[in-house]
Amino acid sequence: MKILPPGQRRVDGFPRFGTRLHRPSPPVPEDPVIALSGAVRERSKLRLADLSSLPRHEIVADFHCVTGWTATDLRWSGVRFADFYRVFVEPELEPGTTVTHLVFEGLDRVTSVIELRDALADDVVLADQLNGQPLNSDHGAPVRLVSPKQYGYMSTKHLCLIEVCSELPAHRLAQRFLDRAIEGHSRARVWHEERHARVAGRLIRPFYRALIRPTRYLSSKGAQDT
Ligand SMILES: Nc1nc2c(c(=O)[nH]1)N[C@H]1C(S)=C(S)[C@@H](COP(=O)(O)O)O[C@H]1N2
Ligand SMILES: [Mo]
Repeated sequence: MKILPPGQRRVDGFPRFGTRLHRPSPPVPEDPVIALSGAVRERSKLRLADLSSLPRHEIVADFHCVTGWTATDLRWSGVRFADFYRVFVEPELEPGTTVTHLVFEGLDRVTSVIELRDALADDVVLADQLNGQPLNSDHGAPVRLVSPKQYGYMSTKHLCLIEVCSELPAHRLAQRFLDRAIEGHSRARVWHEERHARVAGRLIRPFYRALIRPTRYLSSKGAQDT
């Protein structure tokens, strides 16, 4: 039997999960784009259709939510994020910029902040297909980030904007008290159990686990495709 990372338990299937769940997922624009902002020469928009110039890449990976569920053996396909970054982001950087972090934002305005070294890992993909089917709206249509070595909150669904940062983007981190209480870890590596910014992963497990049932209930209310 497969050994899962510490504190994770297998779930059947792949639940729709996240933080804007009682609402349906955002509609997919007719000609979807990924906007680039931050330390770039000028703000620009990349059409998703332009990603087809990159080599296709497929990974099979488990998906680990910080609350403790793991969906196993998901087959994602799309393009490697590192390829995307070299071809579409690096040429747009302001000269002399050292990039440290990237902010990923979804059409539902949910964001994640990822260190560049984690985003460029070999298994990080911009996925537009899951298990051989076009990504549905529950799982992040039209395109999502998938970073399998990090907790799910890093894998932004409905990706529509990438902000390039040369320092920690403090303005993008959790501000409200409630959000700070469940503030994610800056690296969020599942095998290191980096669940939370300040509380040890092992200690916070039961608190997070208690969120699974209510979140899944809410999530089924906003679900469209499952
Ligand atoms: N845009 C967006 N991305 C998101 C979320 C979200 O609410 N909105 N939730 C995150 C969390 S906490 C998890 S566990 C996964 C869930 O992905 P799934 O709904 O495909 O299972 O998406 C992540 N990415
Ligand atoms: Mo999650």
